[in-house]
Amino acid sequence: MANPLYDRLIAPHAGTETPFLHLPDSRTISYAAFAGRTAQFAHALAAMGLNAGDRVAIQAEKSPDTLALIFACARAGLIFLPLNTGYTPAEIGYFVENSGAAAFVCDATRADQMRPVVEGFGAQLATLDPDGSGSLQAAADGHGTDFPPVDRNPDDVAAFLYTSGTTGRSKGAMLTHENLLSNAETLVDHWGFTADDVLLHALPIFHTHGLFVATNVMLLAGGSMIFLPKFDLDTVLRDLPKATSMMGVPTFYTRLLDTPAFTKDLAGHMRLFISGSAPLLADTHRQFEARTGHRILERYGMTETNMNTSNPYDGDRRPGTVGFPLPGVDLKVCDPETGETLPRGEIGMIEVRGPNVFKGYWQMPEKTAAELRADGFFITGDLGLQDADGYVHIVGRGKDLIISGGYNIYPKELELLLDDQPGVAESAVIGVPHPDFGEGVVAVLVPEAGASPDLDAIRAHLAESLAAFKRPKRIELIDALPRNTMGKVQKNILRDAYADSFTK
Ligand code: MLC
Ligand code: AMP
Repeated sequence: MANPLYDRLIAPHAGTETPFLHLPDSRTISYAAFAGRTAQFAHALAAMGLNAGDRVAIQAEKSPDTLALIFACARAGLIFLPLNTGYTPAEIGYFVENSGAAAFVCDATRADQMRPVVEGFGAQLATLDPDGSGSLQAAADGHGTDFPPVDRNPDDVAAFLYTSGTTGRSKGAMLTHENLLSNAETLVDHWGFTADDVLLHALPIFHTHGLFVATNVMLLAGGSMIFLPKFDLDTVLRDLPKATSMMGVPTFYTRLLDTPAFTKDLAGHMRLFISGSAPLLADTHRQFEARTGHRILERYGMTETNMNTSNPYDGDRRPGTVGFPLPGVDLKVCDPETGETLPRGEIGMIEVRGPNVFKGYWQMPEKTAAELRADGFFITGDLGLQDADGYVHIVGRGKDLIISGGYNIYPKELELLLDDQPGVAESAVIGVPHPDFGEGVVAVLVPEAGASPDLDAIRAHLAESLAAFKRPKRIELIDALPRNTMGKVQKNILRDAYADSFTK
């Protein structure tokens, strides 16, 4: 009998009182207590009538119980779908319907607005709250702290992570036990994580970075995490002296550099700072080194593939590059049109293959076939090159995607909503430089002839439909969108025109 994620991440420390999570209120949760909680939740999920392979959608605030629930799903052979806590009922409805989730778990404060949506798609609703008062927690409290893990093969799906596409429809990327475990094993080894490490964890746990990179790595290494609800600068500065390592998106690092309170003294003892999910400016890398003496280790990954490349732990961490392909990962740079491998040094489409690469998109065989080649190479949508020394550089994106503070925003999703607004003939959504988020969203609207669109009403409509991080930070009106001779909107011209939107 085997359950790869349980066997490797939970079982080895299940009997130990070693600390796993350090919480802001000074409480510590041991490995044994965490493992016991995953058993209690696994019982509670089984009591709801859920069976192996069923999907459980989770939109709950970051807390030790939310993390335990995620691992309870793995233990019980269920597939978990972690969802951004900012998603609106309209967004959640899509994920629940598309995944066919049998259960939806959210905070009690959201239960009333979510219930009609999710129950309409046949999912049971249960609540989970940071203070322990949720219905699922009450059910779990009554159960024992042992639960026989449900048998799973390495190739069985453990998680769906939804990622949008250029058509604006989100796709459920199916990640198997093997995908997640193999990547965590590689990263522990590559980055030198051990049981002595204390990771400052300020990322959300509904994405690859905070969940699979940070948490799985620490579980495998047997280290502990300072588990913060979010990135709050003062708390991070307070807790940094107790940490050995931190993982963050570039915004974490620019925010730290923006405060004089972030000094060499505060960071000097640290073993490792890692950045990813969005490009880290070479300038940020250099400023960070000048301030702290540390060279941030930048790596590159994505939802469908986990981590693909990393700068070396021992060796030259080069600013503006994402390092070398990780052990076990094949990476090639191809002609985007023909798929032919290009000579070293030329810019093309990055493709990757390895045990880290997902199984496909849930119930979307044609989208899977379009991005995942029969020989196992995944077409990332990222444009880059591998230099003479083997370092990979990401130079752009072949996909219409904005990355803001590490969150992905797909322009098409916004454009479809904006085009439908009264008085709007058409729209284009772009990302332009933003001092805090890296890229900020600007919506450019073309009014219908003689119309003056009501921008407040449009903002109100977007607020109902979209999570706050996706909403445009600026809306601009323009007479006509620039188009090329084929009729395609030239977003590069718009990006140039609005380049200073947030920087001046
Ligand atoms: C918050 N807001 C954002 C935003 N985060 N807007 C754009 N982009 C973001 N990332 C909105 C808020 O809703 C709010 O809007 C306003 O901006 C101000 O919020 P804030 O208080 O300044 O934001 P904060 O809570 O501090 O969050 C910023 C952040 C957070 C950078 C700390 O976004 C974050 O933790 N990002 C990490 C994302 C992540 O984990 N990505 C990994 C993906 S995995 P309003 O309207 O309410 O005022 C992946 C694979 C890989 O990519 O390789 O790792
Ligand atoms: P996601 O689908 O949320 O996992 O986002 C993945 C995308 O983030 C990748 O396809 C890249 O475009 C981008 N990304 C991740 N890490 C880096 C990095 N270090 N540098 C540049 N882009 C990155």
